[in-house]
Order: sequence, then C-alpha cells, then structure tokens
Amino acid sequence: MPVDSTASTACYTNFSNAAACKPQERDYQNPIAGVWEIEVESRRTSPALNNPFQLRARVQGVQVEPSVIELPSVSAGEPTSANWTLTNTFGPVAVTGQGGPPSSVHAERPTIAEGAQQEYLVDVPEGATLFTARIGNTANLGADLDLTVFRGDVQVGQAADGDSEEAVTIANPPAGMYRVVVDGYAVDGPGTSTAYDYRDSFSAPSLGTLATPSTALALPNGATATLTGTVTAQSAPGAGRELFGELAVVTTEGAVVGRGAVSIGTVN
Ligand SMILES: [Ca+2]
Ligand SMILES: [Ca+2]
Repeated sequence: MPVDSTASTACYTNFSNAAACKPQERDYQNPIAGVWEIEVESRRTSPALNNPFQLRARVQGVQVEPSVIELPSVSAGEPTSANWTLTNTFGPVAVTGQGGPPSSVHAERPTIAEGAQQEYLVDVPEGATLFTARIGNTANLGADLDLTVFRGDVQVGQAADGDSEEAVTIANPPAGMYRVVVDGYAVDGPGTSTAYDYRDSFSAPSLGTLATPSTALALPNGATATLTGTVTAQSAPGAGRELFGELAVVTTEGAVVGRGAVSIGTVN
C-alpha cells in the first residue's frame, strides 16, 4: 500500500510545489513495523536527460522521559524549567525541542444515551492558533456517535461517519463561544447508552509558552542528553480546564522523532 500519492502530478523535482511535498525528502511518523519498499520515479517531464541520484533511508526515534512532566502549581508569568531525558534508540540524529503556546484542555468521560445530545461550551480567546474537539473510545464498541461544532449559531465543523472516533480541528479559530454537540446517533437500540471519551482544547499565545533552546543536541545511537524547556503560564485556565504544553523533538531536517508534554495544575 503506498503511503504517499503515486499520481503523476504529485511530488516531483522541477515540477510540483516543493512546499506542499518535498520531492527529495520525506519522513513518516510512527511507521508500521515491517519491510518498507521505496520507489524512485523519474517523471517524463524531467528537464535533464540523465538523473543520477543517491538514496539514503534512516530509521530514527528518540525516547522522551518522562512522557508527561507534572507541574502541580506554578505562578503566573514566572518561568519554570522542565527537564526531559532523551535517549536515542535508533540512528544518529541532531535534534532540538519544539514547544509553542500551551493548550487549555477540558477532558471527561461522560455517558450518552442513544438519540440524546450533549453540549459543551468553550470560550475561545482572541489570537488562538488551534481549536480541537474529539470524541472516541466508547464502552460500546459498535456505537456510532457524531460530533458537530458551532460558533454562535453557525456550524463550523462536523465529523459524523459510521463510528464514534470523531474530531474537528479548526486552525486560527476566530474568538467566540464555541458549542460542541455530541450526538448519540446509535448505540445498541432504544434505551441503551455508552460511556465515551470527550476532549476539547485550544492553544493560544495568551496562555503562555513552552520555550526550548535552539541549539541542536547531537545524539549518536544509544546516547542520552537532557533537554531543558521553560514553561511559563500567563493565566489560570477556566474552571474545569487544565493547561497542557506539548514538546516535539525534531531533527535538523525537520522530522519529528519524539514527543513529550507538560501538565500544569493550578496557576496562581
Ligand atoms: Ca459517527
Ligand atoms: Ca469517525
């Protein structure tokens, strides 16, 4: 099964948009174990008669510990350091940490009856970079729940196919009150219900930052290093919400080879 498009319009040097797909380099996160076959194709419109090339494939991965750093209590505006231990379990890499604004998260595991609707209100602030609502992991594996997101009265997103794993993601969402509606479309007949995981989140620079040094750490196979990030929360999240910072460990070529997180309890 190809993991990329094999269309004759996609991803060729001197032809397609390299910003949309890099013809000379690709990376695949969390690759399925097994034998991968790499096919290099010279497009018929190649401007060069001869196209010598070299092919290099690398298997990379960095273990990040702890996976979640718990900060039970921080002071608003005050930086707190967060240390991760990186262990390179695969081929040599040079990596940096990539942080960004934290997310304000509300998560719970409610129960919904067939035919019922449950609503969640999320007040998304000015300048938010991402809004996500997600449901799934139903106790009844055959249940079909659906997800619809409104801003005011306007529907701005929906995920409603035949299962219960549904997510809506909105980049740069305009500020406003968002209403997430979970629809118990089908469980196991009238009168039945199921528990499910619910999670909504938004990221915004006004919540704070997770900053990381820009100097790359060189990690040969088996090497360990400490990555020290700085977490600054600017304000307490609303009631029922918590702040969550996400760290990506990125190679100098741009591939994500590990992930970590910071969970912030209270902001004083
Ligand atoms: Ca569904
Ligand atoms: Ca689905």
